[in-house]
Amino acid sequence: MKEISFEKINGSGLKIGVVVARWNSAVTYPLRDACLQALKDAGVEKEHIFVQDVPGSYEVVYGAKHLIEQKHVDAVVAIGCLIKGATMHFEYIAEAVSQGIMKLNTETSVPVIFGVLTCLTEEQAISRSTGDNNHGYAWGQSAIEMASLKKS
Ligand code: DLZ
Repeated sequence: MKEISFEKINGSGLKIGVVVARWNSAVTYPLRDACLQALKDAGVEKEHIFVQDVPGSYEVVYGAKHLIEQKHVDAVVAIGCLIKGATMHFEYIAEAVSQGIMKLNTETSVPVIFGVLTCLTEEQAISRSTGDNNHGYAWGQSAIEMASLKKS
């Protein structure tokens, strides 16, 4: 299995935003919880964590921008889950969200972690959001690493 490895990360003093889509919340909420656990394990203070719910994945870009502008966070994790259906919605939203997150990374000084699962089936989404394969934990660690880089 491919995993990201992390050197020592220290989240103390860093402000981290977490924006979470409620669409497919059975998947996104466990991802959010694992992300929050990673922040806690790395020493990010409770009062430095800003969680913002939004309706769906399409809205995570605006939610991330809001946290950057209003809470002055050092990094954001944008969490959503797109599951391919019978229409073209999946393709349009996935494209818009990935471009939107990339734009925030290049046009603001704040790193935004791509925490949007794009799955072909519900089974894939559940597999990536549960147990040892819950990607949310590594996204939290990634946010700390990138926030530290921003401040370095
Ligand atoms: C409309 C829609 C569809 C069809 N599928 C998903 C999905 O799989 N995952 C997700 O997070 N959101 C979905 N949405 C909702 C859009 O992201 C968005 O919230 C609405 O189009 C309103 O802008």
